[in-house]
Amino acid sequence: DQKHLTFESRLAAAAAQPVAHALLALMASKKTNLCVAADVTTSRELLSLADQVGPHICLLKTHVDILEDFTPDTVDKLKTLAEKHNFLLFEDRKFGDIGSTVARQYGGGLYATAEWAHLVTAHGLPGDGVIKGLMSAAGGRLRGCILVAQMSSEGALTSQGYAEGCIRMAASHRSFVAGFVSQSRVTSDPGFILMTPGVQINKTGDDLGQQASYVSPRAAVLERGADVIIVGRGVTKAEDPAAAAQTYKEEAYAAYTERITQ
Ligand code: 6AU
Repeated sequence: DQKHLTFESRLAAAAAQPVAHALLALMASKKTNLCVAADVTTSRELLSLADQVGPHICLLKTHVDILEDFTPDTVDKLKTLAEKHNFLLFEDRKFGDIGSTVARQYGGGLYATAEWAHLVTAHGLPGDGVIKGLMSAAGGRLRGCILVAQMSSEGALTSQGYAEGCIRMAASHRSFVAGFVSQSRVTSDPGFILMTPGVQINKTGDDLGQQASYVSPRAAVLERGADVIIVGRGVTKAEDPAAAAQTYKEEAYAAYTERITQ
């Protein structure tokens, strides 16, 4: 069962997916399973946040379409920061269309996401054409996708059957699917990385349907099976984002350490 395995011991199971493999190795060596959701509106804020939280994260998750001033220069600087602090870039685009459309959205357009994002999110809703479309646009680059198997928002339509469908879809595209966004341990397959959003210390929901109560990093890792916790406003709205990121990192990694020794 993946639950008790160390990140290092899952490397072989993830060998088919280069980004999952690199991420597991990075989490083990940097001792962090924190992904910060950098949901800010200007490039200046994004780059400043990335530089501050960089030492504490394994992944920086972006929504580049929230930026009011996106240019390719933002991405170049983000890449430099990712190398400086050793984290991977994760664009939360939630692709959800037919393969030929997502191939064009991913490979081209203003954001040219395939150029720079190691990982992107996708919905399983359209069927595996969405994965094939992404793969076709990734070309020879080392890229992967994370399927959104369950959502954290109230009234989400991601039923158990839906989540299971996502797992099956992933299992037949191991070279590209690196894991899942989930709210529970949707799979015990050690090759897939489970990422859980809706995490905050000392906070209950928001007014727009983020679940009635956020869970703590500890509960995300120990009760929901998260390998990686995704934290947005808990870090971005903190007075000192670097200090907040460090706190989240330490709590999440301690919970992981506790889990593997259970
Ligand atoms: O910590 P928050 O609530 O400020 O931010 C949570 C982040 C946001 C959401 O777009 C994202 O996590 N998210 C996702 C992802 C990662 O795919 C799925 C989901 O079910 N809920 C959720 O909040 O950037």
